[in-house]
Amino acid sequence: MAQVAIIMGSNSDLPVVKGAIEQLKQFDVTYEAHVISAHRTPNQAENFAKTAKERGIKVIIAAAGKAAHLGGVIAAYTTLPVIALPIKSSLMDGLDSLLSMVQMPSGIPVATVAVNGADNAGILAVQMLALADPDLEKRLEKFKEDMAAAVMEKDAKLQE
Ligand code: RP5
Repeated sequence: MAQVAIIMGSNSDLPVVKGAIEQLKQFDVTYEAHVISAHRTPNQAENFAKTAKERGIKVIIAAAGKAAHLGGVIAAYTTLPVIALPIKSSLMDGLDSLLSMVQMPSGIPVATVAVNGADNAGILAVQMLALADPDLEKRLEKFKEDMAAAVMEKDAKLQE
């Protein structure tokens, strides 16, 4: 059973979305991925959002570009946490996507990461799951320690 559902507005979002998938794999978090569009397949978007919780999904990552309403639409239909991943689009470097996702009305939050910030979308999903999973929490702690060690190693090399 998948713990995280990743949905994307178009197959063209997949190259960026793969970054989130890699993070989930790194932490052995189960996931499912779908192409669902708030605009092109609105019925599928509604059905997905309304049934995700009963299927055991704990966190939803919604990636979209341009008029990026996917995360907001999904959040309107579920109490599951929704992480929105704005995809860089050709005209406005993803600022259009970012603002479409982050400017949610009060009462319907989505946790929006940076434009093309797929790694952080995946890691944030893992952090949410770790609240109820001590083993996953331990692996997150090690992940942060390793990251700090890598930075300190680079600093040490600068001092040589
Ligand atoms: C959005 O429009 C998608 O999320 C994608 O980022 C963008 C372009 O989609 P395509 O025209 O490439 O299918 O809905």
